[in-house]
Amino acid sequence: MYKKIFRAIKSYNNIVIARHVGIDPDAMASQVALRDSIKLTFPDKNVYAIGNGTVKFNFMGHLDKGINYDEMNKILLIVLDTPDKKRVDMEDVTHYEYSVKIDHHPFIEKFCDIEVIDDQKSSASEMVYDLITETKLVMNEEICEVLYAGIVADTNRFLFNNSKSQTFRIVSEMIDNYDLDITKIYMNLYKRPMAEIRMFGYMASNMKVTENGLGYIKISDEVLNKFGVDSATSGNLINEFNSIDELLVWITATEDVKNGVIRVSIRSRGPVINKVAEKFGGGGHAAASGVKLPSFLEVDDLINNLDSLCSKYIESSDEDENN
Ligand SMILES: [Mn+2]
Repeated sequence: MYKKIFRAIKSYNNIVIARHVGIDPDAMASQVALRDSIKLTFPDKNVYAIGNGTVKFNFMGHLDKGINYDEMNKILLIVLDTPDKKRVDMEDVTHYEYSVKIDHHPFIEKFCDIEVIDDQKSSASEMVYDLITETKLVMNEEICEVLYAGIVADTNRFLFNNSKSQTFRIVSEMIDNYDLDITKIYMNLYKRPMAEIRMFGYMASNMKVTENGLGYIKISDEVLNKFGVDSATSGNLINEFNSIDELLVWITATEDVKNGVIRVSIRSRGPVINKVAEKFGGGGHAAASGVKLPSFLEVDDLINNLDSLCSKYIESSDEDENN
């Protein structure tokens, strides 16, 4: 399959590389690395990495802006790290002739001419590494470093179960071949402003925990302003509560004044939460979901629902132990 993708790359002069909305390090790393590798291999091709970015990821390179698609005929579109068409960040792409998808999410739908999907891979970055090393595409130290960052981010520093032996084989190869400065990469990925840590301190101090192991914290716009962070930042901090003994399910409910909603993030270390999230008009995965609610009143309702979910979960695991 990778050989077939290489032939497609070779035969097109205009190549546009897209990925999912809501940029994250793996999406951007796989995209920028593939673009730079194609440009190194074929300097005369026009290759663009597109979509909305964030200054936070400038250390991985830049995205291409202001592309004039009208002047291009015969575009090859490559979509990375995205299982469904509606989540591809490519609003302004008006036309393309042929398309390729490379993704590590569970399959949702086919929307490209060639698709390589492997949900056993840690990251799109790992797959781009395979594509480059298994074909005549060129690798260099910068590209390798960016791909390493993508793998590290999607495995959460090799903490998640998607870190397979093949993942370790690849990163070992990367370090061997390019003498990567790992400390620098980690610093770029994980350094953050003091404001965020102070916000986390506030959340940890004020989180309420029920008897059933449900942790919850409501954050008003006033508090966000006091700490100088936005609602997305406080929402992301939910992942910091991952390995807290007392918590089975935990949620953050943050006021988002700009959009007039309460953004609720939910995480779980056992009970399946997405059914409850769906009941409230949200959705997500079994252990990580989200909902947008009109006010803190509905949040209380959600908290009650999740608390009884925890209670049922504890009861049923007690039964399991007795059997
Ligand atoms: Mn990914």
